[in-house]
Formats: sequence, C-alpha cells, structure tokens
Amino acid sequence: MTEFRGDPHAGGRRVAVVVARFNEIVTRRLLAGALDGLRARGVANEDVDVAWVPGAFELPMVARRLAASGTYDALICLGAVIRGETAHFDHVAAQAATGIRAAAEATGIPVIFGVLTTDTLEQALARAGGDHGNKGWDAATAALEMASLLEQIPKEA
Ligand code: INI
Repeated sequence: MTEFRGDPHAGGRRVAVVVARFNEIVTRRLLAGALDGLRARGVANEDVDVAWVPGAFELPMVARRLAASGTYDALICLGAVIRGETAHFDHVAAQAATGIRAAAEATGIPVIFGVLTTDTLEQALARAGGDHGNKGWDAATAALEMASLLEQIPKEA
C-alpha cells in the first residue's frame, strides 16, 4: 500500500494570494494569517505575490489567471462574505466557491478556498485571528500540503 500525504513544511515554493477588499477589516487579518503561515513553513517573502480584488465575487477570475501563468505552485483565495450585510450573500458565496474550484480544475494548480461565510462580522473576526483561529493560516497550510501532495501522486495518463 502506498500512502500519499502532503508535507506543508516545504520551502522553495511560489505562492500567490488573492484577497478581497470587501470587509477589509477581516480580510487584512486573513492575509496576515496566511503570510505568517507561509513564512512559518519556510516560504520566502520574495516567493509570495499578493493581488487585491474588489470582492469575493472577483476572486476566481484573478486566481485563474495567476494559476494559469505557470508561475505558482499554489494559490490562496481570501475573502469574507457576511450574510448580515447583503441580500446577495448566497450568490456571492456560491460564485466564489464554484469559481475557485473551477480555477483549480482548469489549471491543475491547487487554488485554496480561504473565504469566510458567516452571519455576522463578529463571527468573521473570530475566524480571522480571534477565538476561532485564523482561516488564512489554515489556507496557507492547505496550499502547501496540496502542492506537495500533487507532486507525489501520478499525473493524468
Ligand atoms: N463581497 C465580499 O467579498 N463580501 C461580501 O460580504 C459582499 N457583500 O456583502 O455584498 C461582497 N460583495 C461584492 C461582490 O463580491 C463584488 O465585488 C461586487 O458584486 C462587484 O462584482
């Protein structure tokens, strides 16, 4: 039996982070968590690029362009969609999730869903460096783990 397991402790990787400006009080903290997580695993500052988009709805388009560039081992998308603030919460959240997954499938590069979908700002802040950890950090872990895992498993024939 072969067991494949991604190793997040891997330096030398290039990572792009796409982050939404909407609810920036939350997303700035997610970004800080993601950058901390990448650095803690040995990713060099110069191997990380950050692109800001207006809102979570725009994450997939930019993520897909960056993933297709061949420059990065993994992409991280960060956003905060808060139900209390919008009637179109469900559309924005669903389009972000579907589009991010499509970007990964189209390019074969891991594109990580680091988008909070919460009912309130307080719940979002709790998950952006508050009582419930930092989803940005978790997204960094997932990105490096997936980059390592995809390196190990056989490619499409
Ligand atoms: N974008 C977010 O990232 N989070 C939200 O909570 C949000 N709300 O509340 O509407 C939001 N809307 C903007 C959207 O992502 C697009 O930027 C906008 O519709 C332009 O396409």
